[in-house]
Amino acid sequence: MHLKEKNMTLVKTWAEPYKIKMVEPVFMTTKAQRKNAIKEAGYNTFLLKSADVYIDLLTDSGTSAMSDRQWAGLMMGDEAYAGSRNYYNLEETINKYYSYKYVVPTHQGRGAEHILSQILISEGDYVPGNMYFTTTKLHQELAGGKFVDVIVDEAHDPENMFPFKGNVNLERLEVLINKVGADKIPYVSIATTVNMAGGQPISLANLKALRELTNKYGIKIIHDMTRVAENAFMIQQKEEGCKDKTVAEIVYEICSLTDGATMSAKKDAMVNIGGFLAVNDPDIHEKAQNMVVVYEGLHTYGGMAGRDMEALAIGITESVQDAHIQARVGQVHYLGNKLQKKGIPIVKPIGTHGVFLDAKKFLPHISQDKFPAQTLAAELYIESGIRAMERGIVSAGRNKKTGEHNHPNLELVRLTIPRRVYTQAHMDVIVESVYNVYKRKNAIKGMEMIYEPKYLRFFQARFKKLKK
Ligand code: P61
Repeated sequence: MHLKEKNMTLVKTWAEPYKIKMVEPVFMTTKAQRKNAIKEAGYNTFLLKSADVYIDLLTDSGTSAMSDRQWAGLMMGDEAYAGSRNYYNLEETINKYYSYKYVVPTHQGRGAEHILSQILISEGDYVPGNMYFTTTKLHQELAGGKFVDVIVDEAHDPENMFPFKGNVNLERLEVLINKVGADKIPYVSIATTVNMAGGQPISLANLKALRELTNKYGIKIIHDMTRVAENAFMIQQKEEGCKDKTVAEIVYEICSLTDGATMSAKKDAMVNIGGFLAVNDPDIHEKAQNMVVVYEGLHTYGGMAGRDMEALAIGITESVQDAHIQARVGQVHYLGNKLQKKGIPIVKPIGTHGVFLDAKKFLPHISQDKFPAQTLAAELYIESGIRAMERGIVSAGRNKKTGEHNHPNLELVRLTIPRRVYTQAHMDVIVESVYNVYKRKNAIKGMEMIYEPKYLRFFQARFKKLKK
């Protein structure tokens, strides 16, 4: 990959812009141990013990490595109940890099989603968005709203090479506005990047056009900015006219085009816990400050310790550095390209936070009702102790009205790469392991769900292997 940085020479490699100062040992188990562990976990990788995992690709959420600066930041924690200096530093940092005026810290992303949904959504409202995310949609529904997917069609096709699969289909959105009325749409929900589509970015041009359209109807844009720096990097690399901008400049521009944001700081910002709600409207801010004291904590810490807010402020600063994000996404692309060379079906183009295996193509003999992605994730664990995550029919849940399974087009297994944690050699082991499963794919059979929780079922559901 040839990557250019503003005011710097052409960078020909994604080599990490850091060296390793501390390590955490990982251990390999035997196949017999893994077979037993996954059976006990009901063939659900969320229910495995981390000690039984060799390379953990379940998520990039809260699993990244903090820098020495961030660890030093923990020592600067001001744990005052009210008015911690770390809060003011965080607010200033968010204002500087993300443009938003007011900040309410929460324990993580869904805490912010809860508060924002309750404030903005009324019973019977519609919330259009660029593909659903599990927790975001659930909070929209719990507040009385109905999520409407207005992402471009390309996003539902794993083979389509469109570079901005996170874009909104503006015609479809306008049809919805005219059908239900702008007063029934409290905001458009825009994620950077789109997790469930395979970590796919939205373009700056599409976001600008969306801003124009929503301005015309007086509708807000709320930004799920969980992986905004990764999205900005893809804009820098792929969007016309953006190659001379820094990632930090693009991040700022994206945020400036929106009215407010929810953030799971556990991703881009590389902290183990934390999140926030950020807005420009003083009325929404006042309401959020009032709600946060009910559900999270005082408005100057929400759900976070002072030290965690300090580590977050430092993490935000690091997350928008070109050298960092180039290495982060470079590693994901290294893995994706190697898998592709082996003929493994993956979502294309390769996204930013992980490589997504296309389970429908990997296991074409297993029908979606027999959970091919869930099955593939379990098999990969048995093969080599690698833990991945189902992102298909189990994650999509049931239709609220009919009670039937939702059948998403995308039936995927996510190999999620934590930031600054694994090496190139680990990536090679992952490729080898996936390929070994691929070679024996015809012998793999589907599964049956034997326990299904009411909310976000994929976290705790249990399965049984089918005999045929
Ligand atoms: C993940 F299986 N993501 O990707 P919280 N928005 C977006 C997210 O990616 C996100 C949240 C909001 C996780 C953790 C996770 O179905 C699942 O800080 C784009 O986790 O509350 C979280 O942020 C929520 C895994 C969440 C899941 C929900 O692994």
